[in-house]
Amino acid sequence: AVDDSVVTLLDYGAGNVRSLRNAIRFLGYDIKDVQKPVDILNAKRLIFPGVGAFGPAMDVLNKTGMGEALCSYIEQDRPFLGICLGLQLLFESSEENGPVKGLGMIPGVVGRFDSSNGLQVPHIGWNAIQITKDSQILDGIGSRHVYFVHSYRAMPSDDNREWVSSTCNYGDNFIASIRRGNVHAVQFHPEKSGDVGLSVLRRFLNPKSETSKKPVQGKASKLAKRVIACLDVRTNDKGDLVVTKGDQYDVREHTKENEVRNLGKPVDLAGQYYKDGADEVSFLNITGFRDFPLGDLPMLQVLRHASENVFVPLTVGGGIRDFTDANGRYYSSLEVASEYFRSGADKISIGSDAVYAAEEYLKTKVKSGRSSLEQISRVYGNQAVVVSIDPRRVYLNDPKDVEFKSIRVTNPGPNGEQYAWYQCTVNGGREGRPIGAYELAKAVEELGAGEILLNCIDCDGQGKGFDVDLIKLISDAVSIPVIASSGAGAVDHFSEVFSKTNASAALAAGIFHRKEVPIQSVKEHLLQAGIEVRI
Ligand code: 1PR
Repeated sequence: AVDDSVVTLLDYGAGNVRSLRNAIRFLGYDIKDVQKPVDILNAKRLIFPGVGAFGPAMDVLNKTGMGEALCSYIEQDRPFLGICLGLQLLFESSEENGPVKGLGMIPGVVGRFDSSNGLQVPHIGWNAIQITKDSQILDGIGSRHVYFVHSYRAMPSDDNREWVSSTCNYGDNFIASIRRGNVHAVQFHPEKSGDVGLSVLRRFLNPKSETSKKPVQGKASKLAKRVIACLDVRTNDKGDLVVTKGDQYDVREHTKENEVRNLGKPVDLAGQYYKDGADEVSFLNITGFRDFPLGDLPMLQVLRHASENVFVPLTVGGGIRDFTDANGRYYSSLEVASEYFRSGADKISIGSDAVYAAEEYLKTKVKSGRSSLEQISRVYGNQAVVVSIDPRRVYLNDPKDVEFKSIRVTNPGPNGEQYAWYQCTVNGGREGRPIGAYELAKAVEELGAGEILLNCIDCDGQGKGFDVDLIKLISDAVSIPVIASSGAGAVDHFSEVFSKTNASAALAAGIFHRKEVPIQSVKEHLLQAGIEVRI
């Protein structure tokens, strides 16, 4: 019957649910969008991906009457799957924007992770869950990792025990999923959890589809360290969009023709890295600083196509700033970011514009609220905003020689210098700015960045290892996750950066593009070194 292939989706328009739509379609289902409360009551199976913040979501549900319809749908024990905020909204209230009253179906209050003991918040990444009762849709997951991204969580208690079907450990044990009859909700993102996540969705959509395995007991685990594949993308001289790779940011071949190095097609490579086990894929539109990304339609097209087949988080960066085109039409950075999100990005990454915002903030000591970073993080949440830092090492004989934070370096400079500071750059490393990576990282955290992508121009493409001094400096200074980038040349470089610094993820480009080191070998090596990874 036609009806069997239709899923009703409650998307109240507060953010990007393209990833979920892609996953549902990938599994062979059509989507019917809820327009009015009666569509909820008529649904055969309903998915509710909560996005945005708790307060505004409840406002919409209350104003439209959808909240009431949802409650009666759930009370009738009809097939329901809530995702992320779609789980939290079922509880009595949340401390986010509040306290704010929730739908009140499940006893308990949703609270923020406690970062006072150095816990990095948001909880971003792959973590394993502990199944506490037969959850049907989680059957067979075992101790495999699923993808979380959130700052708030509900806690298990005696009052909600009958609902809780699994927990996850991050700082404390929080509720990873609930189940009662046909009503399910998960705190993680099945649509971004690779094969495991797709199997959860498949079980919900068709409970008979997967051979019913006995629920496997997951073992408690820590948040896994992530391995990220990065695709630097730009148009070459022939006008084709290619994946390129720089040598200290210089992406041109040292030949007579001086052409842009071409390492493959963006969509193909992204799909390949997903299959190879990358925990995330990042696209950096490296000429975004001069080519306006909304004019650069191929990049949006790349994102749309890549997101149809890649079910791990996708980040895109390059060119996020306010812009006035040749016809005098003004685009805000928020519009640029929204277009990236609509095209399939889960996170956006800001480079140059974040440097200007941080400089301004440090000068005036006031948060204007107008920077791209602040605006995007206000609308999409800080977990969706990465700041990409492109620093260059500047050696010093004496730390007093600069006003910026400097460190004693492990390997002295060419003239025996014992110290260095890390100068931020803009426009793909073309211009140095009067701000250090340390000052920038702390400022952007305050302005609303959820994560830092920490490159190092000196190490980029060199294959000699990450700049451990720099990564340690920054990952100790902020309480948001730091992605170590630039310089990976061998598997040991990954274990080194994870054992010596607080980096949450490590990103590489060249070694994956040139097929020198497969992602799987990196993971196996980390596992052997006793570092938790998603296999
Ligand atoms: O300033 O907001 O338009 O963003 C531009 C973005 O493009 C920034 O994130 C900036 O890092 C990036 N970018 C600009 N120019 C280059 C270049 O290479 N010429 N790429 C560039 C940055 C660094 C990493 C690279 C790692 C790992 N590339 O993306 O993938 O260094 O490489 P490796 O493993 O081969 O060593 P805006």
